[in-house]
Amino acid sequence: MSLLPIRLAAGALAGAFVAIGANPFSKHANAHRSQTMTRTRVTAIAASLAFICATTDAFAHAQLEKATPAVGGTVSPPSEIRLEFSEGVEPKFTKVTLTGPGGVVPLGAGNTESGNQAVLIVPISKPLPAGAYKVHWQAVSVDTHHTQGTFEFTVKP
Ligand SMILES: [Cu+2]
Repeated sequence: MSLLPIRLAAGALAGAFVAIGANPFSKHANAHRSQTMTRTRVTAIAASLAFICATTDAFAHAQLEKATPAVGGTVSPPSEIRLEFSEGVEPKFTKVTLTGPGGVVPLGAGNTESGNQAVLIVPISKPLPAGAYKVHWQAVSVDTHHTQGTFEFTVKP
């Protein structure tokens, strides 16, 4: 019930470490041991993070949270496609394709917004004619996982 025995034990332990530290021959051994412990711990943390990422697929990867033009929206001809993900993405490996009434629409190089790696902006080079459009995105998040999706929007005349 009392914390006293724990305190006494902790005190004894601390005393023991001080005693070891006072011995010049065991100093190196101590340093080495603590380094090994740190490395083991880092490995354990990395392993558990990888496990969390693998088991919580829908939460840990880059999912599309918001798009402009909006998913299913009807808009004036947009000058860019803006995709907001649930986590940072690698712009070099994140691909967006746009198809419309005239087929595949040429797009500029996509890049993440300065200061927010979770937002990908892809410029549209030419004004889009009215019609139904489909956006297909393939994202590679900063933790290297792949996700993809499709949505549609309509450009009004
Ligand atoms: Cu992930």
